[in-house]
Amino acid sequence: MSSITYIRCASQLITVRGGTKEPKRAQDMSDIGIIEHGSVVVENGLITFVGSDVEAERYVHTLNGHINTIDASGKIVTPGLIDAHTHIVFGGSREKELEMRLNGAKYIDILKAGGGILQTTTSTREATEEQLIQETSKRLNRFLQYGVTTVEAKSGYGLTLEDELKQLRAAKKLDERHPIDIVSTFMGAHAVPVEYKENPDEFVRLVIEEMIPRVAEENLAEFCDVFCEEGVFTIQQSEQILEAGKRYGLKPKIHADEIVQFGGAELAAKVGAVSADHLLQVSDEGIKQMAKSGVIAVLLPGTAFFLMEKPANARKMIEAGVPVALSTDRNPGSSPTESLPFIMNLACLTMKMTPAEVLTACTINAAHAIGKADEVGSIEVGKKGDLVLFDAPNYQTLQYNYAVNLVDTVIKKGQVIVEGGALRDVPVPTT
Ligand code: IZC
Ligand code: ZN
Repeated sequence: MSSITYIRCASQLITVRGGTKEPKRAQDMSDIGIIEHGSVVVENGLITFVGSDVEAERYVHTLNGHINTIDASGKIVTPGLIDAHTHIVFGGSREKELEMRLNGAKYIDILKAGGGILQTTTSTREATEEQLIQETSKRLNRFLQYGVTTVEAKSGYGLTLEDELKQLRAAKKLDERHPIDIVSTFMGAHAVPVEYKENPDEFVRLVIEEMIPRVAEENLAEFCDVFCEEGVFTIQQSEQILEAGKRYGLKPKIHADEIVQFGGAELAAKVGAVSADHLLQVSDEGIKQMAKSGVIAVLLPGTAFFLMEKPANARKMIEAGVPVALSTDRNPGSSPTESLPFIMNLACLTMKMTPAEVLTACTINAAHAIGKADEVGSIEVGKKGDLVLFDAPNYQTLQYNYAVNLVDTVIKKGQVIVEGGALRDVPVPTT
C-alpha cells in the first residue's frame, strides 16, 4: 500500500524551484518560488504534487490509501535544509582551544604546534568505528532538529589508510541507518600527520597512491577535498591530489583562501572543482575565475564568527555571478555547531545576504555543491519528500529571529521525523 503524506495550508510554501539543472546565481538566488497557501503531497517518499491548497484538495481526492494529513497553517514549508560542508565523524573534543584562542593563539598556530586537527586525529585514531558511529549519530540527531535532512561528511582525522577508511565506513553505515542522508568526501589531505612532518611529499604520495585508489575501490566517497593553505598543503600538492582524485572518479572540492590569499579559488577553477569553500581571503581574480567556471562558493560564516575573523565577501561573489551555498562547517575546532539556521542568521547579519538568498544557499545551491540537485534541494515533483515546517508565517521571520530554533516538523522521504520540535524515536544506530 502506498504511503501518502499531505502537507496543507502552508502560509508560504518556499519551493526554491527552477534551479535543478544549474545552481542559482545573482538575482536568481532571490527567486525562491513562493506559493502562498500552498500544499505538497509525498507518495512513497517522493513529491508528487506541489501547488495551491485548492488544487491540492482536488488532487488528493483522486488518491487511494491512508493519507497522513499535516496542517501547516501559520507556518512556512521549505525543502529539507542541506549542509554541504561538515567534518562530523570524529572522536574527542577541543574545548580548550577556545580558551587558547581567547588568550591570543591563532587557529593555524595551534595546528602548526601539533594541536588542532592533529589532536582530533589522535582521538579519532583511538576510537573504534562503532564509537564514531555512536558519537556522530548524536550530532546527526541535532542536525535533524535544526531542519537538516542531508549532510556532506569529510574524512581527514585518520590520516592513515586504515583510519581514513574507518571514518568513511562509519559515515557509510550512518547513511544506511540514520534518517539523514550522508554524502561522503575523502579528505586525507586535511593535515600532514606528525609522522610525516619532515617529509610531507611522502604523505602526499601516500594519499595519491594508496588512499585514493582504496577509497574509490570500496566506493566510500564521491568527492575529494584538500586543505589548501599556507603551512598545510601547497597549491602544487593540492592540484596533484585533486587530479589524482579525478582519475578515480572523485569530484574535486577545496578548502580555499581561508587564512591567507593563496590561489585556492584559481586552482578550483583550473581543476574544475564542484566547490571552493571558505574564501575569506579570495582574490578578485579568483572570484572572476570561479564565476566563469561555475565553481560554487560554499561560505561558512559560523567559522569566521567562531574564529573571530571577518567573514567572506558574499555580496561581491553573488554580484560577480558566483553561485553561493552556505554551510555549518561542523567540526570540533573552528565550528562546533549543528545549527544551520544560526549560520543563515549570520549570513544575513555578518555578510548581508538577504533572507531569500540564504534559503537558496542552504537548499538548491547546497544540493549542487554535493551533486544531489536532481534528488533534493527544492520542492518539485519527483524530488525526495524532504521538508521542514518552520513556526514562522513568512520566510523573513526565520532570519529576523536569530539563534532561535523555529523548526516545528521535519519530514524525511515523507516520514515525520521531528514533531513539535522534538525528535520522534529515531533509533541510535547499532551494529
Ligand atoms: O578540525 O579544525 N578548518 N579543517 C580546516 C578544520 C577547520 C577542522 C578542524
Ligand atoms: Zn572544512
